[in-house]
Amino acid sequence: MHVRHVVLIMSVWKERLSNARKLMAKNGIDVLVLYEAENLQYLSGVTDPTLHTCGTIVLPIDGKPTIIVLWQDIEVARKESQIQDIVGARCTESAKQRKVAEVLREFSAPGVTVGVDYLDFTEFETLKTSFQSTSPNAKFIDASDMLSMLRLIKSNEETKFLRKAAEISDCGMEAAVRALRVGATELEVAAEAEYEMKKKGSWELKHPTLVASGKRTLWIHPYASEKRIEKNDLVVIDLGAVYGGYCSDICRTCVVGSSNRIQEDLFNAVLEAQSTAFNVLKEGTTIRTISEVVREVFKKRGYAKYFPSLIGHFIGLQIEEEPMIMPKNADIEFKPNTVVSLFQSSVFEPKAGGVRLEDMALVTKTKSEVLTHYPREFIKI
Ligand SMILES: [Mn+2]
Repeated sequence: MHVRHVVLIMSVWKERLSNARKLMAKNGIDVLVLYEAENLQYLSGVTDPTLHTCGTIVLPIDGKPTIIVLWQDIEVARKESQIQDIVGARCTESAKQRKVAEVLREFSAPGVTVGVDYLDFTEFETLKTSFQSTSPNAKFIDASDMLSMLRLIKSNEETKFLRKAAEISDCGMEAAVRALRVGATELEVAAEAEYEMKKKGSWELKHPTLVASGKRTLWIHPYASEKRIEKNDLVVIDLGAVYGGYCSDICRTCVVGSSNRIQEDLFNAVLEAQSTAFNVLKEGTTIRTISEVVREVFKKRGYAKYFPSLIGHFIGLQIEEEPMIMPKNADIEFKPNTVVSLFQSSVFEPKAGGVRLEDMALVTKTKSEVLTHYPREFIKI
């Protein structure tokens, strides 16, 4: 492997293209236009940040795919991309969308249906207007989440990256915990974790480092702040690394000083619920079953009303990949070679604070294997 580069094996790439085309057929899409970084990496192998930000893939159901990149990036694309039909575009967004429309024109046909993933509204309007000037009947449909079902199942190569990302985040957690002391700011703790993860090879941050102390543990997304840690503060640390483009996610709850009985009790409930969930997680387990076993533990321990409805998510090229582990997806079954992160949310007890514990696990035919290895305990400093 080169530095910050992933070789997308030809056979894996072909299989992904063919699976994407099956999904296109199922959804009545003739041409797919992809802008999202993770979709670009998945269907072409590119990892360069500029290609991720400014690249676009045009994938017809029949015929060769094209990748449109900034003209300055053509050489990088030639090196990184399995898609070797490369078109250069100028930098302004409208120029770029007109170029994409030009590539699309090759697939003009009466009633052609174009699927588009995440795109800014203004840019979408430019793309649509320019394409419809030559294909007035073209239909555009939202294909934002279409590839998430494909990205869900990980190849061996992808699992290796996820394991490595998990290992790096263990080191990040260790560094964060080492930095905990009365008087340290949350940002100082986050900085130590991020520094350590970069030293261990983490490419970037896709998971903003959350460090929440005291009352801030009651927040949902407590990005590390200038707040100083006080004596007996509960501290929640939630972070992740990125390796080969793949994310990890780990969270621990700590106390700097001494904990109270409710905090202990709450942590034990969360730990038991998480362990129970991992114990039943394997091929065929439904999201309903996971939710029920978790709810049961909270009920038994008298914390039913604090039970969060969103308890986890899949993880891969993105931190949170669809489908979310929540009641509306109850019937979905876990498949082998998917990677799941549990728990997503804190359990909040207004007086005691928010307690959070999160680890990622690989689902197999017979069990789940937890990939993050930092000790799963209430950490006392
Ligand atoms: Mn997390």
